[in-house]
Amino acid sequence: MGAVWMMSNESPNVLKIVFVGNVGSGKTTCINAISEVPVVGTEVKAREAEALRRKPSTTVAMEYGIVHLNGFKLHLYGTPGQRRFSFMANLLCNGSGGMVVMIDNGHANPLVELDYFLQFHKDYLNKCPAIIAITHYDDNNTKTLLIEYHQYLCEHGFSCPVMRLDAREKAEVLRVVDKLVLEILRRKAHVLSN
Ligand SMILES: Nc1nc2c(ncn2[C@@H]2O[C@H](COP(=O)(O)OP(=O)(O)O)[C@@H](O)[C@H]2O)c(=O)[nH]1
Ligand SMILES: [Mg+2]
Repeated sequence: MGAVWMMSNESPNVLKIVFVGNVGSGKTTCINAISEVPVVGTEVKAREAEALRRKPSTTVAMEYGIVHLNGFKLHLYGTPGQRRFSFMANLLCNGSGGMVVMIDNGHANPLVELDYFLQFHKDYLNKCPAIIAITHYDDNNTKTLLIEYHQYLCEHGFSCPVMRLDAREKAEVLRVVDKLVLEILRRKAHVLSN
């Protein structure tokens, strides 16, 4: 089954939002920054070399949190960044209204990372709204500019907005999630009016 706008067994004011992206891009940090309930998490010692290079522990299954925004109760799901757990991201996308694709701009080749997530979630991204959130933009080794991500998306047939995000800043995370929720509602209104 493809993604749907609302979680089918709950009230219409409930949305599921999923966070995907590479190891260390800040998915876990994001959910912890905005969740109104203690985040349920599955962080363990990392095994993949790329993950270990970035940080000692990593998400292996999921994170879960809740936030209320714009009259909506949002269920927030964080996915593992390590490739061998990619199947979890697929499972967690099921029934979600929108996606935040997070890319660590300090990665050696962030556009390759972006491409991996675009291709992996291509079917989802064809149907549902997403925001590309670029983190670690403040780091000294930052080389890739926002406009380069934007150009890459356009050249590969994707039209998602690109935003800079510091996952540690609650207000910035809320701004990204708010934009995503408004896009979900805009598309839903469009579907209903046709
Ligand atoms: N400098 C900087 N650090 C960040 C930013 N976003 C997240 N972090 C840090 O990056 C580290 C990895 O974040 P984490 O949430 O574990 O990444 P995940 O693998 O995507 O879940 C944490 O220490 C965060 O505090 C950012 O925009 N700038
Ligand atoms: Mg994590």
